[in-house]
Amino acid sequence: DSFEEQYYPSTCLVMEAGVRVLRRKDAPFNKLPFGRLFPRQKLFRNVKDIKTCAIVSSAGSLAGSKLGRFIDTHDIVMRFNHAPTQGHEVDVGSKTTIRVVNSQVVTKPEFDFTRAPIFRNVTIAAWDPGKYNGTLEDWLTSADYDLFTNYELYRRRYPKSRAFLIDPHSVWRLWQSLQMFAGNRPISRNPPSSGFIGLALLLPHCPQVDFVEYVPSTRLNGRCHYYSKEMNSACTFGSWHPLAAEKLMALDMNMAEDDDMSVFQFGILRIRRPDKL
Ligand code: NCC
Repeated sequence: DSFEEQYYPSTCLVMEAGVRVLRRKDAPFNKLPFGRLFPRQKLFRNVKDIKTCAIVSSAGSLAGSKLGRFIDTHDIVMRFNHAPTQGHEVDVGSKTTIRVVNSQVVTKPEFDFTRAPIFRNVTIAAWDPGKYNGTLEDWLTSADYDLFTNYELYRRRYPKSRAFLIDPHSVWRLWQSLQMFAGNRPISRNPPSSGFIGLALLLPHCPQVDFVEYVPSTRLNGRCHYYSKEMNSACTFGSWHPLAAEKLMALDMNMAEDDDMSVFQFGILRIRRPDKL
């Protein structure tokens, strides 16, 4: 392998953030009744058999992409929040292994997190940033949106579910990696988007990740989501989340060897996990 293939600084930076889900053995949860809600299982089963993963952004420019069949060939398919597959199979596929959901989606009644079929029979990784330097104890009482109540309801209702909470400290470490990548260009002092958190969470479990329509392709159409008619380019280029910096960093991680055809023409970033850090 060439030097370049072994050493991708941006990929290593993302890996080093160590984005992870909370486990029962983690303090302070090992001493709190709340921690017993965490699943005993690992995030993914049979990790050794995982060869390829797809991450499907919710971008409007996925509409008309016809990437559904390609997406469904991957061992793991990650989606976000309440992004549907039903009615969009041709463009986004129908397989879902894991959903990364933000704490608004867990808490706001319109998403019906504890009952809606879209959140059943898939792995859930829910996140809330909490305060930048807050302890995990602080987080339990001061999350941006109280995701704990519905998480508990969900876990009690479906004890066999694989529903996890993402370690908020690891979310902020990812923000720091992004800051490091951005160098002296300031990035917004808000957590990364679910998309970037999802990439960092998945990469340690997957030798090759195809991230679909994250870096905008030539299909760019100004729509926020493929599943709604809303026009809003801030969804693609960022306002609250440091989305533009995330996408530059993700593009820097791209290892597809076809002269930008796959990124800009097909909307597919291919990211390989480094063998060693
Ligand atoms: O829109 P959202 O994101 O659910 O999208 C999921 C991830 O897809 C990528 N994306 C999305 C749209 C687009 N045009 N380009 C993209 O690249 C991003 O990586 C994004 O993270 C979120 O990150 O959780 C977010 O959630 C929404 C919203 O809370 C949920 O969809 C529920 O309605 C946020 N929007 C608002 O709060 C209004 C969004 O800022 C971030």
